[in-house]
Amino acid sequence: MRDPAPELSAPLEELDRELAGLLRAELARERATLNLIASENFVPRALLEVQGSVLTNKYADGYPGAREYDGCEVVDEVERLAIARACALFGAEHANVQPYSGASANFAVLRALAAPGDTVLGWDFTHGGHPTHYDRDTLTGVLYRGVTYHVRRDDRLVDLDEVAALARAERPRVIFVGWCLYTRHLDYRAFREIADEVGAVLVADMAHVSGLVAAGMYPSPVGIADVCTFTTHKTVGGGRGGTILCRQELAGRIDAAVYPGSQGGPLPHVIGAHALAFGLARRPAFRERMARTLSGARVLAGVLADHATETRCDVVTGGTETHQVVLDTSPRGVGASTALEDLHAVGVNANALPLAFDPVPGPTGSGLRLGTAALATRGFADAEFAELGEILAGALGPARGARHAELAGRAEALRAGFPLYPGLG
Ligand code: DSN
Repeated sequence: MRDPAPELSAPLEELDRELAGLLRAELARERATLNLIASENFVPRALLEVQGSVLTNKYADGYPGAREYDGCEVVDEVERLAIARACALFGAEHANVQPYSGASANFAVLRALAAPGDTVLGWDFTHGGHPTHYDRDTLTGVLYRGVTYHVRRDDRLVDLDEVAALARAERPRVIFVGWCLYTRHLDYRAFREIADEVGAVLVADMAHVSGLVAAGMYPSPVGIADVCTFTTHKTVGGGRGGTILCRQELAGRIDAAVYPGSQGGPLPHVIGAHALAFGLARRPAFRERMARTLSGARVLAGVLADHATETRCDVVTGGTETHQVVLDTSPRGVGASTALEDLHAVGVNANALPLAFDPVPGPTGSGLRLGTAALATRGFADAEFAELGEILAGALGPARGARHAELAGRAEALRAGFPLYPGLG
């Protein structure tokens, strides 16, 4: 019988060899590197199935039970499942699982809770914060008046005295608390007190730590902040996207600000992926993985601190309480991008960001940010992170170029014990 629509059933290899080749190349790249990029992770193979599923075919503008399209009975259930699992995972009253990203989530929260021109107080990006909390290069800074707080020079911890002083002086409508480069716990209650004193809304962006929060291994801002946002693809290990949590009384405003306020139709295949990720994050295996993530970061920090004299890289704050280890490469006299090249040469990916009081100007500065979430997902535990720390120390040390082949071999041996997506490709 004639296939009336051959393109609907042909595999990618047949339909588009060029693109299929690129997908194979990315899989090979991911398998052949050790990923220490602190904001990345590996999704379960089942999640690839969900994101590549027929859910992508559906328009579903609106919310479960109130859509602008017919035929939403199944995607309604998918979204209800994702919402219920998000609320159960974080102990939240309401979840919006439609934001396309963390940035979209943050913009929607501002649209819901502030008026254009209002002052927004956020954590400076060059001190570890995120641009969408205040910056003129983002929609936030275009629509609102951004003011920033910082970390202290002496201990590199967030300066709560400055936050309080700025809040009193600037009377922000919204205070954001959340970071993309930081290694210590946050005192959300202290931020709450400051917000209450000046009548501000407190928004916690827990993008990096949401997996740790879900596992009870980092302080939770849920129930302390008025609203929490997070990305689903960092420590949670889900598909790319964002989620907003809030109290029931804010649910209507938040939902209206996401759709139709700042986004078009949702991505049902991504929402399906969130349902899977939030479900998996309630299982014991997730807690065990988060424990390895945290412990691995402590081990990595310890090994790198032991080698600080040779590498001329200091461990910022002397250690970590998160999945991140941040190295200050400024004693090397060159920016962190050179350190990145050294790691790349031995098969390790990381990324560079500016540090507070950074002597090296520019968007990458002297901060070498390492994160353990992706490799913990791949199966690494303390022993592997210790060996990886030695490899990094060698790659950054005085004999680095001369040792690249040896270190790349050790990195390959480490990888070989933890095959990525066996059988895929
Ligand atoms: N891009 C994310 C990170 O790397 O931390 C923040 O948006």
